[in-house]
Amino acid sequence: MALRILLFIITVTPVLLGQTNAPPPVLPIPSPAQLEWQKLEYYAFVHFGMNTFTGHEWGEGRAPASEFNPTALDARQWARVVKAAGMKGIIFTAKHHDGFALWPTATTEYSVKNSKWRDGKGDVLKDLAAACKEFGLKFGVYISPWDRNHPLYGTPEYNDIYKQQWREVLTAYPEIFEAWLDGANDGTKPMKYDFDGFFRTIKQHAPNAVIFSDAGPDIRWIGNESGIAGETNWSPRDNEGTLPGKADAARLNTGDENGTVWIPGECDVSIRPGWFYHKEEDSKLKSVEKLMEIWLGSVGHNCNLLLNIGVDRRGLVNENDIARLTEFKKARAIAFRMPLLPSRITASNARGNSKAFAPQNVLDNSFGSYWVTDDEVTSASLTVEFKNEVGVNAVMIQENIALGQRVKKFSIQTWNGSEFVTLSSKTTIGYKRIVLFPSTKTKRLRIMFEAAKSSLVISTVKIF
Ligand code: FUL
Repeated sequence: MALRILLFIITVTPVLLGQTNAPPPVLPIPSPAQLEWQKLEYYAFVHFGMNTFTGHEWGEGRAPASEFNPTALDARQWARVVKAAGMKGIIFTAKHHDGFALWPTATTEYSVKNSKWRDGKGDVLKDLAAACKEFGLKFGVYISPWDRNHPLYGTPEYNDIYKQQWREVLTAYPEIFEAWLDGANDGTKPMKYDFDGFFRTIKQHAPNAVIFSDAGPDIRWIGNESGIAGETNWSPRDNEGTLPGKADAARLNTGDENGTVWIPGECDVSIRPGWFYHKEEDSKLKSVEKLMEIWLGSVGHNCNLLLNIGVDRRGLVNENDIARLTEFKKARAIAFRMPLLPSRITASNARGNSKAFAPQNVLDNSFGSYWVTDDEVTSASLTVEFKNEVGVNAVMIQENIALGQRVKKFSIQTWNGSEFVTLSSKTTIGYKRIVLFPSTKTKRLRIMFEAAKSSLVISTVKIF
């Protein structure tokens, strides 16, 4: 009898009190490393190597090692510039397709050790790793599988050479945050890559790093080099059978709503027409307007932005690039620094009517606190009111992706005195969605979440 009463109390009490427990996750969810990675949002790509001196984009690996000779290489300058630009790290081309290694590797003679630079005693990775540490930046590397110089390329032995290159780099710098590799190739020399073996080697030496390629396993290419993720962009992905260099670009761009693995997107794009520095492109940098469009299409579309900048033949970030990065940072500060403060925020549903899941939580600047609806409520609205009429033209929304990506469809609406009218309708949110719309005067704005995979879990809402 006593047991029955106890069971009754256990099962009925939560129902009477409403749902006060945290919502169950919607799978797949990010690993801790993927979640930390997503919060970086914006970091630099630096393409620098033999191509910088020969003027190539895809060097053939024939230029003599002696041609690499920066006159004033200063990795601390790179780090200072990147930090001042508001970026969180640097991913560096430790080896590009030409096979020239920027550290004195034992795997090839084609490296800095046979260059004129610092009499062959220099090591760009070592300088850059130290500079990143000093400036509090994350450090990542790109080692190209395609190698147009290595004599063993094309044979199975090359797979071991390539793994050895990762082993060398990751043993020296185990704190690397992102290991970057691709499937680029001109198809002239067939090579069967051991991608699974590459990924295993990287994980073994840097278990906390995320691995990027068109096939993940941790971070996926967004399917273009223009810096724009899909209007709909799911971090879940169906990854079955994909390989670097062989994945479907259109699907990489949007992810898969019902994907079973969490592989968020990264937008890589260059501030210049090319990836390597070429003097003749000094006047062809992307405009601030273009960079803002990229920001909205990448960070604003649930993606991280990997923006490539020009390091010139001196071994310094070029002045033109510095100027543009600075203007771009200013433009973002003007557009997004000061969110408007609502006087009231209400929701059509809040989980168990509990304070822990109340709509106010979206305004507290903390990713870890959120507004949640009851389990069965997959459509609900959030309304903000202002004391006086304000001009608005953008809304930023974040889901707490630690519990999975959920929202499928939502609209931003304004009250016109008698009804709500829609300013913009969108699909997915994910880690971050920025919605821009024509400037509107309003005292009451509503976000109508129209469809989701499960209950809504919204971390942040900012109105600009
Ligand atoms: C591509 C390469 O072929 C380009 O040269 C560049 O490095 C870009 C970031 O990735 O796959």
